[in-house]
Amino acid sequence: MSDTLWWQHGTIYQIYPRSFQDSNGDGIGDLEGIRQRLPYLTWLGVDAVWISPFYPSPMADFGYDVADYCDVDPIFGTLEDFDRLSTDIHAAGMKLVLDFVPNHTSNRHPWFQESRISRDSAKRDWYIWRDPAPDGGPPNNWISNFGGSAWQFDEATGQYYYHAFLKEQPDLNWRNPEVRWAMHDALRFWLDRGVDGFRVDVIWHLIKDQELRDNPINPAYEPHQRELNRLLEVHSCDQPEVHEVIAEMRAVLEEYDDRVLIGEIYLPIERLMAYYGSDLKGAHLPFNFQLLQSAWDARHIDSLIQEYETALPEGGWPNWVLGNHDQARIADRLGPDQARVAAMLLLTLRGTPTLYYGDEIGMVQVPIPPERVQDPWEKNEPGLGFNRDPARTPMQWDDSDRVGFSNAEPWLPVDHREPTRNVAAQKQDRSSLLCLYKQLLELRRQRKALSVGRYRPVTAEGDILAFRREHEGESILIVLNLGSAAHRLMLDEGTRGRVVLSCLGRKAGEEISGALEISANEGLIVDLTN
Ligand code: TEU
Ligand code: CA
Repeated sequence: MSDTLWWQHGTIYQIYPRSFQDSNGDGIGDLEGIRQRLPYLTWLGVDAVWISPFYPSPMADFGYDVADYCDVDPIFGTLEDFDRLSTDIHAAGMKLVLDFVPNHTSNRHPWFQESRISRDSAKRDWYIWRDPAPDGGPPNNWISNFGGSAWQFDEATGQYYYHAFLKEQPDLNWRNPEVRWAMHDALRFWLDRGVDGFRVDVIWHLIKDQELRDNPINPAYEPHQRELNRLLEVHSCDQPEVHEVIAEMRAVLEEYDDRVLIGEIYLPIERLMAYYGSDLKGAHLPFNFQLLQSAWDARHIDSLIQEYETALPEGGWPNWVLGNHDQARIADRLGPDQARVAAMLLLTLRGTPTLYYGDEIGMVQVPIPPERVQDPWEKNEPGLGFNRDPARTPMQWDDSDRVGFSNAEPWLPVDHREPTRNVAAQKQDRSSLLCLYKQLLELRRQRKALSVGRYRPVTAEGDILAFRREHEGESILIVLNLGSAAHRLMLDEGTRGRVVLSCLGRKAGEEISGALEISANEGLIVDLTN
């Protein structure tokens, strides 16, 4: 597919490295473990692997608190392990995307250590330091994403520093050009080693209001919501100057061939679009999290797809995400039947799909006993439903004691509740969710209409969502039943086709004409022949 780039027609698979495969028996996944499992990813048919952070880190936020941008944490291995992994990923014809965490460092990063020593430290301005308010309290009302004030008082110099996440994750000051240069060097370090791109953590946070003005009160706030919602994040993120910072990062990637810049951005569509950058010189793929955040309702999803398609800038490439390490598992949110429909939706929409490890076997939220909680967010704000551990448990390779993940006690509990919710069992069963994913990925590779074709809405009635994908005379109809009742869908006069794939195993080749009977929880891919 020479007319599109790998990150346009390919599929991205996210690995949370602590939980994919342990190779040295310490109960924690590592880079060598990922390497050993590459044959699985090749078999499955994904095109790129994005690995969550594996840099040296005190692990206050499991690697999203980086203490050295240019090395590998001993828990995950060594730079040699990284090079071996990278070589094998490329030898398998796949691409490698790293997680880049530029908004904040660990409080143990040497830059921060130097910054905090004195008010006139050479690195003082690399972070965001301010005097206390007249009453001695924090400089403004901003709230940390993980609860409490976003400001931490530091005795040594009598000032506060800003942290949008944990106090162990001080925010860098991206208004300072030295910070930009240092971070560009970190990007080049990995680009020179052959990585194919970056998923950039909280990219919309990089620039904050220059005057650090108070965020306004959210008039729609209700007491049961997260404390963060008390305020509107008007001044603490999504500032106009962020786009210049992103364009500079993009320019660093442009020094190399064929690399991708993916931005993690939780913003409404109309704000999200700006992250493609003016003249598309921003992120190649500002993550589109709408499927993670919306009600599972045909009309609603139909309108959000259309809204997205319409809002995209000319030449901007779409993308869709069904799960990640911060969100509840899709199979848990929708149940096992609709998880199949969701797989078909993700892999038939126009735009680059990102899959989260384990979703392809229908992994669900795993209960975490209080004494085994790991997520710092849950520890900060217990019992409010923010625990991310249940979606980060070890990949279920087989039905053995430690699910094939490790030969020691894993860092998070493994799930044994369902004997077939693992790779080994589902590989054997052609009707499994895993085999459905594999078939969908194969079809997406074979049929250009599915990977790069135009999107055309057909209908959204009741629980039925239908659309077409079209490319150079090829026309494919996708019909998804998001409900639990069978339905008869009337097609336009003269519409004829053949079933290519049903997520319920209906026979391929079945002829369709005029009307289409769709079972409860069924998704259908139909080749249109007229
Ligand atoms: O997440 C950023 C982020 O905004 C999420 O915490 C988000 O607020 C929430 O999950 C929405 O439901 C990124 C990483 O993905 C996350 O794992 C890190 O903890 C965080 O940044 C800090 O680096
Ligand atoms: Ca290990």
